[in-house]
Parts: sequence; structure tokens; C-alpha cells
Amino acid sequence: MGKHLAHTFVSRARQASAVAGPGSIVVDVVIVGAGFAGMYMLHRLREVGFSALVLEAGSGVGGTWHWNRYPGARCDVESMQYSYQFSDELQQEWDWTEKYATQPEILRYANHVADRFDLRRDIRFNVRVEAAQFDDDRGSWLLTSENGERFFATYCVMATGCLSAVNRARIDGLESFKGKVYHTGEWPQEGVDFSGQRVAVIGTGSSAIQAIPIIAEQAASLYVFQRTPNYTVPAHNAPLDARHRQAVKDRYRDFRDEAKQSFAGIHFRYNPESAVEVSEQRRREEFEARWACGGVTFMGAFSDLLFDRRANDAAAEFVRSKIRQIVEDPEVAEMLCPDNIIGCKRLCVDTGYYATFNRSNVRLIDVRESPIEGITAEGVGAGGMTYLVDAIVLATGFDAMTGALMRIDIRNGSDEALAEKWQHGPRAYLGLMISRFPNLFTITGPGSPSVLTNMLPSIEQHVEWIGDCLVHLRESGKKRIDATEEAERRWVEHVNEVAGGNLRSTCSSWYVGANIPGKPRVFMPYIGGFPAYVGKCEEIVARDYEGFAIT
Ligand code: N01
Repeated sequence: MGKHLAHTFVSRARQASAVAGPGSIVVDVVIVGAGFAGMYMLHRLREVGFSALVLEAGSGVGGTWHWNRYPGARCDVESMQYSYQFSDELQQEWDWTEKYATQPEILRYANHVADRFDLRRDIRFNVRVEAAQFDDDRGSWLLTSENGERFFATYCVMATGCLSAVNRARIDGLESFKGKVYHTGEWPQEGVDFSGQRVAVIGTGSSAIQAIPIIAEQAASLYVFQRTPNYTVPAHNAPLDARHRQAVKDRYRDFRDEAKQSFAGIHFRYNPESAVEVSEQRRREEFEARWACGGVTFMGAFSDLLFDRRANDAAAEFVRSKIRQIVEDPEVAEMLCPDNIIGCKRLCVDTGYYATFNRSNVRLIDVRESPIEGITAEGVGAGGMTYLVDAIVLATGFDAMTGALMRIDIRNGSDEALAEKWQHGPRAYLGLMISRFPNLFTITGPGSPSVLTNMLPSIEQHVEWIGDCLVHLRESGKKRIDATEEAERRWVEHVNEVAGGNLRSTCSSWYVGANIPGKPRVFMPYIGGFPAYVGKCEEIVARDYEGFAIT
């Protein structure tokens, strides 16, 4: 921070603390969350001369990667891409060891970033924010923690994550179970050893699909309770070849720029052909090649997989044919075969998932027709049976995109709660700001591409946009920014319109809030693609922050 800026901040902080009262902390910007978004936001704000403080509920940095320590947790975006690019020194000095990094390796990386940029001195750990209230007269936010600490700031940035508010699923009798209950998204730091135990896993989403093969190797017996079968493609993970790693590093800037031109912000081979226009043989060849390569880029096999039901059916049938080849018991194979749109729910990536059901200690229980009846002290009841277990793993997902925000009592200067404003679904301008909630920013909020893209470049783009916006306000002598209702209305309409043309908006997934009882059904992320979105953000800035009221 420059000397002048530092002086300005200190005197401003002194003036403000006189108003805020003793025991309160006053900064220019308060950031909630020390995951990849909050860490980079802090770094960026320091670079441009704002004082900032991060409040983090956990005991360490890393967000998602701090909490999701379940066995087998690993990112499904390649490690050379799931990393920051804001510092060339950082991306050159860090050596990923595997094609897809494990949770411990990503957490080591997050800690390395925190140390390298000396971030910890401005992060308060074990502080869970309970409420955030804007004061119209003061023009500042007051955040209050569970322990009653108070933090004042002109601006507030919610870097609370899209998949961070766990959904524990309301199952009768869960509290009466006498063994241990774990949620994949709140895994104990010390780890869990299931050796010799009888274990139940409830859920078959991405988390379960990664954890099940590992738990199956440890446990004496494993019962998998499946409500909806999911499509998963093999990861084909491998140690990262040193020559490949160096080749990417040698042209990292170009590599990253090319990735940003792709729909999901991921560098991969996208095939512009239509699946319905090519021959059966050509289709099969391409699907086989994608299956052999592995990973989520399977959905890039043809350009129309998410737009044309016939194309989608072909891809889905291909995966079902693989399941039938891998799983030895035809009845179990049929239970594992999904019948919905592939890629509608987030495609999963696995290592040995389907083959796990060939093990004699693993049993699949279909709870679609007869849901879990309840949990007793001894186990899980379903289909008239009680499955006796020592431990239950809830792999039941998250209250995605809005959950972490809604769990904080966020109120504007008129005491209107965000929960009230969003009672029929989230409304935000660009997923960055929410009208009537001035000086409040969200990173990868609803209405931004976020979860449909590589999160790291999406986070960086938001952080840089917010940093530039605050500099703009300072330079123009302004201290208040709000999205206009009209701009927000038009953006929400656009988000919905684009979603309407995509098969992804048609099924019951967490993208539409369908996994949380009572949550309004709205397709939450922006599905127009990363380049279109970035272009829109830049255009709005070039038009002097069109759609924002700056006063
Ligand atoms: O959660 P999910 P997740 N009784 O919501 C079931 C990211 N991620 O933690 O489909 C029985 O996908 C539910 O069943 P149904 C990724 O974006 C990434 O696995 O609602 N079952 C479903 O099977 C992912 O999409 C990575 O019928 C119940 C499961 O629980 C997102 O996080 C790894 C139930 C929840 O699946 C969330 O994934 C992990 C009940 N009462 C996660 N309630 C990688 O990068 C829920 N279910 C690889």
C-alpha cells in the first residue's frame, strides 16, 4: 500500500471507529470467506490500496477444500487449470503432481498461496458471520459474528462459495443413530478409518461417487442408498508428466487465454460436429475416444449434446452400455443405469465407481421407489428392512449457490432481508450485486457462470471486476454503488431466457434448487458461457457502469 493511501486509510479508520464504538473493527472492505475467492480478493484489495479483513468460519484457508476432506476427494478440473493465474511467479513455481489434484494437494496449494502473499495477518479464522446490516446514514455495513464481534466496512464482499452450505437431508430418526454420522462437506480434519466397519452411504452424487470406491476398500460392508442413479465417466487420473507440465508452463499465458475463449473457461478439445448428423460409427468412435481420455470434457464430444434430446440420448445410451459392460450382475447394472438427461445434473467423474459394485462387500439399495423410511439406533430402514451399520455417510450435497448467503441474516438500510427479496428465487445483476443492497458484492453469485465453468478463472474475473470498481468509486470521489432494479430485472430475464434453450434447465438438480424442499425452482447459474459473460461485464464498465447507480 502506498504511503499516502495507508495514511488515508488510518485516518479514515480512526474517524470511523469513533462512530463504531469500542471493540469494533473498521476497514474499507470486509470479505466473508477465505476460500480461493476470499483469498484473492484480499490480495487484490491490498494491491490497490484498500484495507480489508477476511472473516472465515473455518480454522484454515481453502474453503471447499478445507471442508470436503472425505476419502477420494479430488477436483475434476485438471490441476494445471484449476489454479490461480494472477501471478505468473506463483503458477511457475508450483508443481502439481497429478492430472487431477487430490483435496490434500489443493489444500497445500491454498496454504502456500496464503503464506506466499502473507494473507493470514488479515484473516480472522473461526469467525462465523451471523448477520450483515447496511446503515444508510453511515453508508457502511455492520457484520456481526456468532460470538458477537462487530465489523464495520464501507463495502462487503461475500466470498461464501457456491457449494458450501451443507444439506444434511431430513431423515427421520437420524439423531437417534448410535454410531457416527458424517457429511462429506464437513468431514473431520483428522480423517476417518472405516476398517472393519459396516457403513451406509446415502446419496450418489459427485461426492459419493468419489468416496464409495475408497470406503468400499476399507469397510467390512458397505450399503449404498441410491435415490437417483448418476452418470459418471472415468477420470483416468495419472501422475503429471513433467514434460507436459513444463510445456504448459512455457506458454502458460497463451494457454490460459485460450481456455478463457472456451464456453466453460476450460482448455479442451471441443468438437463442433452434431451428434445427430454424423454416422452411428463416427458417434461411437468419438464417444469411445472421450471415454478413453476421461473427465468432464466427455460433454464436448458433440456440439448438440445439451441442446438436442436425440444427441443427448445417444451419449446417455453410450454410458449405459459402459455400465452394463463393467457391472457383472445385470440387475445391479440396470439399477445403476440413469434414465435422465446426461449432463443435466452435473456429470460425475470417478475412479473405479461402477466396478466397486462387483465387490462382494458392497450392496446397492434402490430407494427411488421405496424411500428411506427412517434411521434407528442401529441402522437405516428402507424397503421394510433395517440395514445394520456402524457409521452413516451423508453424501447429500448442498443448498447450492444461495444457501451460504441465506444462512446469514443480510439486511439493507430499510431492514429488508435478502431472504425476503429472494423468497421466489435469487435475483442479482451479473451475479455481482443485488439491487437495494448497496455496497454488497457477491463472488460467483447466482446469475453468473460460476459452477458451469472452471471456478478459478471465474473467481479471478469477479475479484478483478470488483477491485476495479472500487478503484473507480474512489477515483470519482463516490462511496456508494447499487445495481438498479431495471438492470437486474433485464439480467434475470436474460439468464432465464438462455437457460430455457438448454437441456440442463429441464431436470431436478441442485442447479434449479430441486434438492432442497421448498426452495424456489429457478435455474441459478448463467449458462451463456464464460466469454459472453466476460464480454458483457466489460461492456458495462465501458458504458460507465451501466445499470449501476453510483452516488
Ligand atoms: O451432492 P449432490 P454432491 N434420501 O447434490 C442424494 C461438486 N463436487 O456433494 O439425486 C436419499 O450432487 C441425492 O439424490 P437425488 C459438483 O459440482 C465436485 O455429491 O436428489 N438420497 C444425490 O444422489 C457436484 O455436483 C466434485 O435423488 C438423498 C445426493 O444425495 C456438487 O459438488 C466432487 C437424500 C446428493 O448429490 C454436489 O455434489 C464433489 C435423501 N433424503 C462435489 N437427499 C469434483 O470436483 C439427498 N440425496 C469431482
